[in-house]
Amino acid sequence: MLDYYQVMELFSPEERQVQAAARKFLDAEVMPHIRDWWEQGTFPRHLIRAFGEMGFLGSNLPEEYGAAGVSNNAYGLIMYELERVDSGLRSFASVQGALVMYPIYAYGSEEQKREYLPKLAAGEIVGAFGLTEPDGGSDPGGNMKTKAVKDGDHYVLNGTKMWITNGSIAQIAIVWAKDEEGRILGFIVPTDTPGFSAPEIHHKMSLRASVTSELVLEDVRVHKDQLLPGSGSLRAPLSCLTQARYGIAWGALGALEAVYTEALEFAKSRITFGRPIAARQLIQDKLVYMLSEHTKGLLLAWKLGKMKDAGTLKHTHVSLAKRNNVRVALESARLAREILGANGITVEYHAIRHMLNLETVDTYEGTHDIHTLILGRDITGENALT
Ligand code: TGC
Ligand code: FAD
Repeated sequence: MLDYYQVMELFSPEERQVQAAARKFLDAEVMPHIRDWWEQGTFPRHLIRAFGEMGFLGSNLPEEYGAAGVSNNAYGLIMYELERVDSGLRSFASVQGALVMYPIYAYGSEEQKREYLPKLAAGEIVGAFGLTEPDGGSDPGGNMKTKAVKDGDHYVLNGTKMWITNGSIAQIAIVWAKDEEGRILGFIVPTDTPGFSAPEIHHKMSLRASVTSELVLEDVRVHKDQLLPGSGSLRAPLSCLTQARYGIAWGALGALEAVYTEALEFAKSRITFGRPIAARQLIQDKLVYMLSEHTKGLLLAWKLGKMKDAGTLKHTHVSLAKRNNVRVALESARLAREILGANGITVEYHAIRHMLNLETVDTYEGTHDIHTLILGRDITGENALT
């Protein structure tokens, strides 16, 4: 692992073992194929069970529900390794763990936890998280048009969700909807319920090795037992986003390592004007930027994990790390692409794939600018969002 400051010394032997095992598996089983899958626009569904066996899914949740029960920093290292291969793989694991298992764990009944969490952890079933709607994702509370109307022992759901990861391959979807009093409720919706459909979104130039879908709910009747009983306000879905953003702050650094390593190797062997381009100050400046940002980002992520374990983490801390680490990874991917010259425009090299993926990562889970405004509101007490 790229580690210029020996930051890994701060991790426990168990955490380092988790990282090494994840890298070994992913380098053997996934890295050799990822370019093709990305180019073909295919998510490797055959790996889902293996991800479960490796403990990649919701691994920071307790063992009693079938999860691996590892520390938040070990979980972060798994996200790092997944995204070193491709943001789409980390996205799959983020949604399954942070956006489907976490809400069931945090807001579900004991029966719901026992029913769903072990199957999700094992990769026996896949979940999706439907919060964003077609009229805009940055303001999920204000823009939410999906309705939940009580009808005896059932709720009837109507609405449309947009840009939903795993939507078309999921067996369950966590759907957020407003009831007649305007409360925001979460439901576990089996995707074979009549009235539910999930058409896949095509023609993406980013996150191509990931399934992205629309969720259409037309008079979908779900029993009241499918309601997450602890939900009831925007705070519930936003708290799930905090979990996913935490993993993204780690994952983006994996992508940064991939593009830095590739650009460094290329620069050492590419000869122009009689010398390797690595000998040029302009190239070294780009490489040093990438290495510095990776090193700073890793320390930020490590400290974030410690605060999460200690229970002192605020969601604004996570906003700072997600915003920073994704943007420096994106800038690094753009620089790596530049160092590669014409070679950098093909998917034979990793840089452009990561660069295009990171455009999504910079946008989802709160855009870069939304996190600026979240932090700005926190430090000034002035709300520039509305
Ligand atoms: P606001 O007044 O800020 O918050 C309402 C209540 O929620 C609390 N809160 C949070 N709690 C936990 N975690 C967070 N991140 C929280 N953010 C806010 C807040 O304290 C308040 O609590 P209370 O008790 O006072 O009621 O609500 P707002 O409407 O002003 O929200 C604005 C904003 C910008 C913070 C929020 O809407 C937002 O985060 N927007 C961005 C939306 C977003 O990130 N969507 C992501 C959808 S999922 C996705 O993209 C998956 S991609 C796949 C992958 O992860 O890989
Ligand atoms: P908008 O909210 O319409 O914003 C458009 C632009 O306006 C942005 O640049 C934004 O920063 C800016 N802007 C918005 N408000 C303000 C303001 N107040 N001040 C200044 N600027 C502002 N969502 C889910 O619920 N589940 C998923 O699984 C999921 N997966 C995704 C997968 C992919 C591949 C993608 C691309 C998106 C996914 N999303 C998912 C949706 C994602 O969370 C949203 O795209 C994101 O929240 C931004 O919403 P939007 O795209 O509608 O942009």
